[in-house]
Amino acid sequence: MTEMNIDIDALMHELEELAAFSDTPPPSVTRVLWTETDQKARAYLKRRIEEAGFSWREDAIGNIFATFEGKNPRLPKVGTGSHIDAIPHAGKYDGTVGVLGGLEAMRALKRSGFQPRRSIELLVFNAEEPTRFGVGCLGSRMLSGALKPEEALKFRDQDHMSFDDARAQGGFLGDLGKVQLSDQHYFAFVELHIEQMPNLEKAGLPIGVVTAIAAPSSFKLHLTGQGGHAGAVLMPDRKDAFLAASEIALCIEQAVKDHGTIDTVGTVGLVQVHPNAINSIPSKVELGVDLRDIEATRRDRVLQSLLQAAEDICLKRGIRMELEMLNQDPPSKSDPMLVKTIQSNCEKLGIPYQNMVSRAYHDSLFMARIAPTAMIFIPCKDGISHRPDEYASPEHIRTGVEVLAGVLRDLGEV
Ligand code: HGY
Ligand code: MN
Ligand code: MN
Ligand code: MN
Repeated sequence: MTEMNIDIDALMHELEELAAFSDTPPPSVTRVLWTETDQKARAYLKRRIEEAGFSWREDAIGNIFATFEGKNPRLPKVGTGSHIDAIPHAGKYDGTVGVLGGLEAMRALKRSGFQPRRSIELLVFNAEEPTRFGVGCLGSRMLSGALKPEEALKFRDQDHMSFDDARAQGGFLGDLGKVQLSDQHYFAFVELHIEQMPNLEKAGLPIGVVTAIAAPSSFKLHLTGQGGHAGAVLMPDRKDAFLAASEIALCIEQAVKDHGTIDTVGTVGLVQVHPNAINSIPSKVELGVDLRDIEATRRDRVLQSLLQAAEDICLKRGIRMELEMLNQDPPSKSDPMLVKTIQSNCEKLGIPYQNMVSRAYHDSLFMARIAPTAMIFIPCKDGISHRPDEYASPEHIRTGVEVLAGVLRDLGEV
């Protein structure tokens, strides 16, 4: 089999060009679902796909599928890919390494004269980040059937725009019922992604083989108090929604520490205060909470205990609390055959690796519902992600793409 060469200079240049499509100044990247910036980035990607000589299609919510046609295109395909949307003030490698790296792996295979038996398909999933509608992985959820169209149509963004109006604004008018793919569409799916933790870097390893993805959940607590004039209402007469929220945030931390393990993480990442005026007692607060664990039952036990504690705080303070569950997903396990294929490609190339769990979720979490799935991790500097100083070196990106290309080649021939 002829040597494959990865054009890392072209790939690094494309990662820089893609990063320029952002609603915040460099080095940060902000690219939110169906915004003009998102559309420009997608148009850029489509041009790269066409230049590579691959065909592409887009589904009714904007997942992009670029196909490297196999000798037998009717066979279930080999999929790879990730996302290009970025939370506010993020970095330039989260997701994009799996998209542009996947494209380069396909180009390298094509340049080497290889034509797969099975078609190889690059997926660019829509809305892996929860930024706009509060739920992550919208594209892969719908594609795998984990999110039904009628559920998605209930979503509203922070400006109360409906999912369908936002979709139409992005130019997507197709039938949502056609997004879901059968569990025969893909023979396998492998995603390349930065680790977003410091383990590989600490171990001095260039590759992580992901054996499982932690179980994510997120919810909102809508807290309603009484509000009033900051100067006129005496302390004993107050029902201050923000003070209740503050106590609840600390009790979330305590519940995770008391009832979870080191594998349980809880974050209060979103706080909206109303009316948010310096001389007005907060009457309403919305808390956005992210709770994860590699074990779903333990996560849900922690969830119950923190909700009970939150209710007790609200009772004591005379605050009304409404829970809005956003997602409560099971973890996913990688397919053993794919794990072996990644490991054997590393061994063939003399690349050291370690098996590991992903604590961040990815589109692979949902692809695992319709295809054997696994992930390849590369290190990122100090494990930093979702920050402008997120960084992955050209050497590590090249190694990740080289392993991915070998895996796609092997799977494409099965
Ligand atoms: O939050 C996550 O784990 C993913 O990066 N959206
Ligand atoms: Mn992310
Ligand atoms: Mn990501
Ligand atoms: Mn992710």
